[in-house]
Amino acid sequence: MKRILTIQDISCVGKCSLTVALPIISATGVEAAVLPTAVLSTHTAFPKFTFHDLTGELSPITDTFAELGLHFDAVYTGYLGSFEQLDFVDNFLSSQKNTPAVIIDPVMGDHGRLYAGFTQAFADRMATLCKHADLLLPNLTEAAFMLKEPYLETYTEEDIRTTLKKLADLGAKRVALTGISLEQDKVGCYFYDSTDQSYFYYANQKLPSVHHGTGDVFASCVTGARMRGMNWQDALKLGVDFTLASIKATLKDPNPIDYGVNFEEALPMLIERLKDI
Ligand code: PXL
Repeated sequence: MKRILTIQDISCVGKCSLTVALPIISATGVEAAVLPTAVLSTHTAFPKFTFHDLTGELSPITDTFAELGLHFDAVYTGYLGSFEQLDFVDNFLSSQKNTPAVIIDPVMGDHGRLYAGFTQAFADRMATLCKHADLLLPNLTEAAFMLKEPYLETYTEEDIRTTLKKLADLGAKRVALTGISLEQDKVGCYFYDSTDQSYFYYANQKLPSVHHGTGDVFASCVTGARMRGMNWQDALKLGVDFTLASIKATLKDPNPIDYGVNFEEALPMLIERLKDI
């Protein structure tokens, strides 16, 4: 069985980061090891939240992993809460040259705005992590801040291809821009592989609602599926379909939550799609 190390916070309530990554990666049939960067009561979109930083624990934990000879088949990074954590992840990934896959989701914002606590300087530092990425998974907001360019409210396919190339120039081998809508009523991801200069676009139904945590659902699914042996394109396609199924389940709930999605009800579909791999 493959083993993924995922580095991100644990928001106790919020259906994001580790509370999403653990069950989804497990459902793909891959071991999910964790390096929690912080403990929050709730994610930062709630009206209030606590934040306990765990940066001091990170090196002792990974040093112990190294002493024990633990190896990871992939490292997947998500929400990182401070410059010190970005420095740590940069050094850690530099030391993991034998890790077959590094997936970086530069979680910082959405809809043209950064999440609470993030700045342009943070995005500049996040951009320097991209050199480690076998797959970088930004949305258009994160892409704009990392490239120091205006947020694209509207765009053509050519704009997306140009943005993907600029992101690959930051050093990422492959980039998938998320939340890309080129046709009305459809949304998905646009992928660029710099190793063979190929593009791939996949979109599924676009629902009018907006949900928190869908980026983490998508990234966890893609990482797990890739580790199960799917190629990048099929893993991204499954990520789009699984995220849509999670949103649909949320909308069907008579008592819907407004802070995340009901990915739990879509897990059988994920397992089914991976069963013959
Ligand atoms: O879903 C991304 C995310 C992860 N972790 C924390 C967050 C957010 C988005 O707001 O606040 C703590």
